[in-house]
Amino acid sequence: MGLFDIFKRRSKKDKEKREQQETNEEQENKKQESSLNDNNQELNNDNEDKNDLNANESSSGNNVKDGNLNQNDDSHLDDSKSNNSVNNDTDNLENNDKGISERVDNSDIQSHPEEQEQEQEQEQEQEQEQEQEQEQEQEQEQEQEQEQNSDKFEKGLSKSRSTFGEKLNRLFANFRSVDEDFFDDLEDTLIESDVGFDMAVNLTDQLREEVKLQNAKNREDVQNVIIQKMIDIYDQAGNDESTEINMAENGPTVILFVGVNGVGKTTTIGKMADKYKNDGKKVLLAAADTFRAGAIEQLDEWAKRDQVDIVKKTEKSDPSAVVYEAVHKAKEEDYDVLFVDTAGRLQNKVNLMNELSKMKKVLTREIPEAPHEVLLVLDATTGQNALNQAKLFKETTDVTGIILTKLDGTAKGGIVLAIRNELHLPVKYVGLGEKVSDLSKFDANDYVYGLFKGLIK
Ligand SMILES: Nc1nc2c(ncn2[C@@H]2O[C@H](COP(=O)(O)OP(=O)(O)OP(=O)(O)O)[C@@H](O)[C@H]2O)c(=O)[nH]1
Ligand SMILES: [Mg+2]
Repeated sequence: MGLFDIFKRRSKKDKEKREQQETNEEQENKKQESSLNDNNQELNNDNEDKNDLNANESSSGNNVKDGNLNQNDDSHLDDSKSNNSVNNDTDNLENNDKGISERVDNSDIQSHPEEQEQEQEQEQEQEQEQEQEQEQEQEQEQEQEQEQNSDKFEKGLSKSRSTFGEKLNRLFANFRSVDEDFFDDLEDTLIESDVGFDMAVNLTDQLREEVKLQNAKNREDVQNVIIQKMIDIYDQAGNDESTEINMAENGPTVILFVGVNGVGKTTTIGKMADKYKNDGKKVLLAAADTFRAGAIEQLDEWAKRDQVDIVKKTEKSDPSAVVYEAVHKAKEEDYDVLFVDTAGRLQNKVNLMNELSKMKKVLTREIPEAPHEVLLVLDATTGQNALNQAKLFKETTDVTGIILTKLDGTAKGGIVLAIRNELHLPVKYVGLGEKVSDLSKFDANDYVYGLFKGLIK
């Protein structure tokens, strides 16, 4: 089954889920209404009971008064007699009291036997409902946990999705017939969404063929053919890509972060270090950006926040010397992961690339498989510029994966398609904000599904 078919199924499921949720909410509202009515009914019953009780109490008051009266009447008689009479009266009084409480008890039981049965039934029903609700809550909690990651992902991507989707929607809304104008507009839409010029042209050519081949004429057919084709191309381009971080089998895993200044290298290290630390890993940071003022302090702040160790030297010292010291420490002291922060800018590009290869050599000399990952950090908001940077880095360094940051701040989700099709590098993580938790593992299918969600019919 193709990816498009899977997405179609998911789209249908999503719709069903939404509808189910709406029905659940309606049922819940109705339930609340009926329980409100039940409460009112109970309140009325309570009031009736109270009225009964008051009636009994007032009659008992009369009886007690009668008792006192008897006592007073007999007070002129002799002591023994009067004592007897008092005893009798006390007996009477006690009997009266007993009578009252019995009457009160009986009145309660006798006057509402059916209601009591009803109440019991209601209680049982409520218990059953509560049990069902608890089960549902548990299920929902489990689902929520699973969905939390993709929810966060989806929320972060809402800008990309709405705009990419909106653009395509607008295109289809203006659809009159499958002619050259339509394909020109499609090409523009794709370029605007940052899929890259070459890819936009290429894709449009393929779509032109495909639409002809499938003889799609009405709007829905054309829309489906286009989305299906885009998803297929995307799928094929990344068949052998793994989004997992390549971990060392033995000893420390070394991850080198590269990328131009300001893309989010240091921030991403801070976020990832926290994730690994929470997974129980022993984490070490290396402050190998000794060039930019304040860069060492910035990483140091993250180390403190994440409560992980750091190797740092003074500003302007040799970055490779920092890396050497860090990899030594990682080996000697059994660290699980070493994150190496590097400068985004040196005196010039050549210097930067030379420095990176020097660091790599130092690492490989100490641990032959290191660095296990060279992650290129790209700022999604810079669009095509990011792609050009990526090409440059790829030529000079063995980049193993991409971290795409600031996806929360861009409307140009097409960049992911471009990275996949032009660079053939897997996006491993995406940055969705500035907070430590704003980093998500990248799920390519979720991402593409997110982009086309709502458009797939
Ligand atoms: N909105 C948003 N901001 C981010 C994200 N990642 C990083 N930033 C912000 O981007 C700015 C630059 O981040 P840094 O981590 O300093 O970038 P860098 O690549 O280390 O930069 P240099 O050290 O100058 O090379 C900071 O203000 C970060 O808070 C993200 O995913 N979303
Ligand atoms: Mg930095």
